Amino acid sequence: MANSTLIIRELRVRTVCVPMEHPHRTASGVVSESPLVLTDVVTEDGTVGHSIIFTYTRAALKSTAEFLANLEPFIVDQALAPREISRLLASRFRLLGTQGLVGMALAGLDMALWDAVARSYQTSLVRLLGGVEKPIPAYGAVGYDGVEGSAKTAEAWAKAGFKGIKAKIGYATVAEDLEVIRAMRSATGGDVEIMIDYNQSLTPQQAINRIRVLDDEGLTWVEEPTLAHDYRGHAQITREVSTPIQCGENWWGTLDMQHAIDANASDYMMPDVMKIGGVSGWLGAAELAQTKGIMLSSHLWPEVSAQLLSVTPTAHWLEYCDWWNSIVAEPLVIDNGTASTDCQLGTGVEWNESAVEKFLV
Ligand code: SMN
Ligand code: MG
Repeated sequence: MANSTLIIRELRVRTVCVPMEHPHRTASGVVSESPLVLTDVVTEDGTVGHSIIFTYTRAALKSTAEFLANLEPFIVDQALAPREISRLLASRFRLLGTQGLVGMALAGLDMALWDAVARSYQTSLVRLLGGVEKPIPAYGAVGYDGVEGSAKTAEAWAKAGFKGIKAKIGYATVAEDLEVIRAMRSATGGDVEIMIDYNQSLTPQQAINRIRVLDDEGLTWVEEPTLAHDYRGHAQITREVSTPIQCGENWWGTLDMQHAIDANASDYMMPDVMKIGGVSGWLGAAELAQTKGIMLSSHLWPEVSAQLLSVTPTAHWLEYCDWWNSIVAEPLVIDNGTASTDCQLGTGVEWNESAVEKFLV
């Protein structure tokens, strides 16, 4: 019989906090460790699907994990069918709402279910979805670290072969923004693309005023200049400046993305595989982007995102992030700036159990 008759027997949830070598600063706050919910879905034949949920702050870690663990009665003794389970759970929690920690937990389950299906067929998520592994260009992240710190990190990514870097920006004045951009440009040479990310720190008018000053700097995109759900504000900025505007990491589900498309909020889009609704949510986002011809990039979650971008018709850039590499058995390989997912099993997420043990909370 086909694997789709596989029955789910158990849901395991653990929480870890993985230290970060350097705090990652943004204009809207600092991320200094990776609080993660690690999920395992176990099937009747012993196949185990894994997923990672990043909760941004310890304050959200236990509650997200507990909600996820409370989903076990809904899936035990059910068929291993990610799309159906995600559809049913979205309906089950309609009154509560599937944004926030609820959405994060549902996405964590969805990603683990898809991982289990791919593993049950001894294949990768890409192949399970009918695709082939493609080289996806990856960019490295630069924190809100001032002129010298940003230039130093940018140079290191360029030396590692990355052809793109993204800097968190939004200093006190646009002159300081400009100084950081030019320092990174001179540190990386002319062939590295530079994106900047304001992390929602400006009003639409402040963003227009600043980006007009930066419009001749050849930036690949300006990300989240204003509040993520201010679609009209983003649309106003997109109309008034020439540098492409990027947005999407904070949209909850494909309905938020649809609202952004309806408002012409940005030139490019970058769903976060957790907040958009896991693998199932990403596939819906990829379809929306294809119908509208919108270039789609990823946010964090490099392992599963590299596979999903391989089956995304309008795939653009992969955001490379090594924050939880220590707990992943085989972290995503970036070869000369390109993500390669050849011969991965499932979504490429498997535990380094000794590291998980070390960081359990
Ligand atoms: C970002 C947001 C939140 C945590 C880390 C990084 C940033 C990004 O907006 O695009 O990576
Ligand atoms: Mg961002």
